[in-house]
Amino acid sequence: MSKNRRLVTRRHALQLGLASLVGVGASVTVEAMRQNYQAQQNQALDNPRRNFTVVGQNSLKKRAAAKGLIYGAATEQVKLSSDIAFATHYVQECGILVTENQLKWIILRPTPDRFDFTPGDWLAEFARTHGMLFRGHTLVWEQVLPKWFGEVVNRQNAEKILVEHITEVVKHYSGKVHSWDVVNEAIAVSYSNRPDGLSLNPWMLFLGESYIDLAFRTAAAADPHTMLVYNDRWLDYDTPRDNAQRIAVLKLLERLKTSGTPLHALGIQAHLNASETRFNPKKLRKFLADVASLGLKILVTELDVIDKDLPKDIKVRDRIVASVYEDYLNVVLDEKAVIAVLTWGLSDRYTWLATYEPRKDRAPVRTLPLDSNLKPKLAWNAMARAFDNAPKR
Ligand code: 9MR
Repeated sequence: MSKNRRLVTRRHALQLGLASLVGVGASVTVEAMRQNYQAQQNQALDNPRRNFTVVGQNSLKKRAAAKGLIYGAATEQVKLSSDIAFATHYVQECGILVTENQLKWIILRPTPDRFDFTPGDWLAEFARTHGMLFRGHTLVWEQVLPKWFGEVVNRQNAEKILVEHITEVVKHYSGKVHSWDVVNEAIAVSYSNRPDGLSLNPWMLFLGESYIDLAFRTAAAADPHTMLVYNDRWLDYDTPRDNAQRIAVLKLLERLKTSGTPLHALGIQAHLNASETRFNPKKLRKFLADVASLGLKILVTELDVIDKDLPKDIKVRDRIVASVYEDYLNVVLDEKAVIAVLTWGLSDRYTWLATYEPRKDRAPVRTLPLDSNLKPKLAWNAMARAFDNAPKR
């Protein structure tokens, strides 16, 4: 029997208050206990007395702006160009356009010697036409590299290729970009075997940890006025993984600041999970304060809420997801160094979670502020309330 399916005796289960799981002569598994605990937590979150009312009709971008904050969402060209209803809501709600995929290497670099800026330019122009800021994601990431990358890049040419890529891309959009995710997900405590948690990606293998400094210095030289961000995940919860990730990220930020690297902000992805109950506001506040004390701004860059283990009932599910948004943002927005909240998509019509974290019952996921019919959900209310309650920057 595997470790996590260890049997729990009837008496033990009763002691733990799991009476409902214990039939005559039955035993329960650790997994069943976890689910029961989860159900209790969900019930607590799904408090019918919890009030998600919102005052007024203002959009998220207006509510955020009233507090000196920026609200926006990641998206793609195909969504904005082929879905007018979506585009209309997008423009109405978002103050900044975040490129979900179109500035990644796999799209920008069809061959080693060619840059294809067409989709990125389309998005930049869309943002400009609609009076929105524009945000670039991402210059350095170990994932979604083009096929040729592995055949072409080696220890000898890695530095040249990295510098060339960042220079060309950042110069191309110079003056148009509010902020760049210069390096994304360099730290991976759960699969790195290094004490500093750095992921053994190709840049790390070929150039060592100085690839991070190099990336920031190159970006700053190509556009001295844009905001340069280090972006990472797993920073939200009081779990062994997230606790270790926060320590490792903080150490990296300290190291970069000490050596004078032009780094301006931390991006906290915040792909939250409604089934993760280990949320510890005190620890999160401390982390945010530590980052701020380095003179850095903070952006919540990829916010959404995984709902795959929640009850199917839409009313219940939406309340729990909304609670997660509100509880998280209430803590994060108390920190004045936080300048932006960006969701990873705006409507459930288009979310990576539909394919990456689908529900077992195949019910469509309900993770973003608008539902798949573009109607605001309680998650929208939760965000609106969090902005309304936030202190002014
Ligand atoms: O949402 C993005 C999805 O459409 C892409 O297929 C995937 C791979 O490029 O990347 C997703 O976005 C990721 C982001 O770039 C970095 N942080 C995690 C995001 C979700 O996987």
